[in-house]
Amino acid sequence: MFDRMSEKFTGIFASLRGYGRLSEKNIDDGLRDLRIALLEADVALSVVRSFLDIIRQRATDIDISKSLTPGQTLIKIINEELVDLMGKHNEPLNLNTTPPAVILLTGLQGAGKTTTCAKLGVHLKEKENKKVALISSDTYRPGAIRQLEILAKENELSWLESNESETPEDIVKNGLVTAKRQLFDVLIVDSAGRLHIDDEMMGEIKSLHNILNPIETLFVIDSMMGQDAINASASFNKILPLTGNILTKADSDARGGAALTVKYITGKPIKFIGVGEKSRDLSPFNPERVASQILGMGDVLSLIEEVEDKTNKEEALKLSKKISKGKSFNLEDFKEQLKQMSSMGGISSILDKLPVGKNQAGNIATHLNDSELTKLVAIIDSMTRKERVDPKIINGSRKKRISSGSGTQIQDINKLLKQFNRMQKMMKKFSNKGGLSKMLRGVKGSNPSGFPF
Ligand SMILES: Nc1nc2c(ncn2[C@@H]2O[C@H](COP(=O)(O)OP(=O)(O)O)[C@@H](O)[C@H]2O)c(=O)[nH]1
Ligand SMILES: [Mg+2]
Repeated sequence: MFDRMSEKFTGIFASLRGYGRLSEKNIDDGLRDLRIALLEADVALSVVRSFLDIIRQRATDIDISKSLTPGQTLIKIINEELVDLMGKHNEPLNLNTTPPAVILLTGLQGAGKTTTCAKLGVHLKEKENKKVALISSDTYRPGAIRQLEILAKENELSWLESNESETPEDIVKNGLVTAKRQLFDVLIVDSAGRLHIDDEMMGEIKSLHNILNPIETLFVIDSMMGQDAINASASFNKILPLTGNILTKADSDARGGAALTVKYITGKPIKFIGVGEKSRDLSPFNPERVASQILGMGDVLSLIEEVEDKTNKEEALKLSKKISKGKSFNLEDFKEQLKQMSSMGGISSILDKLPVGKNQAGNIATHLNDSELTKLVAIIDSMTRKERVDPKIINGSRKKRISSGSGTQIQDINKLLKQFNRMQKMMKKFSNKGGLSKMLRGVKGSNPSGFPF
């Protein structure tokens, strides 16, 4: 996510950080690079201008004689302003109403509305323990209703029946009655894609909105479409009282301009971000985390949360302590990691979140595909404890023994050791940066800027 923008920012910061003193010229150079990076990321010119004005203003206020690290102070300011631009904090869904709380999703065609209905349903069911029903009012696109039905069934969510022969108005009227009668906490309503210039379709969504009186009306934005989609959200907002946006396909968005500018241009926050095609690929949008991701630190905080969520907390803590102390990372740890990785949706999703160079991460990802995980664990299981702690002792005869024990080839073992070495190097780099716990402190609290320097 946001790889390209992140690369640019990392470069700019590397030069800023190097300055012992900040001269006007240093600031000018930094701001010029920042401007280019933002424009390349598809941030609208008006936003770039106002963003840079604020940074320049605050930069001139830095007392250079007092600040020991003016370059870092400037970086801190940029981070704070990025967070601010995106809306400071996560804005959660408001479901505080007489049930069913209705969530209406709207947006352009292909934005990801139907997929997001299911994702939201899974989120509310699993994280907030809500009794959720889904219903589709998309009678226009053939198969659209069925698409939602399938997604609902796959995710064991309740689906309220609707048909292409009915009018969308009738569908939502009946859906609302059924949801009330069956005591659902939340009713998520899918709608057909439309353009804001299509008066007839906009009239329709307005009347669906009147009937449903939703507590959340969310505009779904395809981040790949960039500024056009964001402008569409602003136009919809003039016709419908939107309560927020959901940004989809962030996983395929290297530029990141949409994430930065939606709040500024539409005046409404991004509440969630879609990060893949599967029903669990939805995260609450958190400006601080996105900023730290863009600034090249990787989304360490959400990685830790995920590890805690899906694996043994103690193991995760032990590992992070070990790494932060800079102790060597051995094959036992590697195995633990492999197991955790497979329960967390694969290696690439983890590497995405680690603050390591993309090239390095890419390298590992291509050498280690998820289907190999079980094999790797089997190989490590066939090693003695001594071998796991000190893999250097694994010579030819040991390899032979391990390969027959795990039912694998010698090449497999060589490959594993190679991968392990790479991982170990990455972990060392990680710990050189100050370790997980230091990063967490920076992101979470003691440093309100959210920037761990
Ligand atoms: N990679 C990725 N694809 C997504 C995401 N959300 C939706 N999609 C894909 O986008 C396409 C259109 O989604 P759909 O929900 O049918 O859009 P709708 O027309 O707005 O209802 C489908 O192929 C989805 O799998 C996302 O967050 N990431
Ligand atoms: Mg749809």
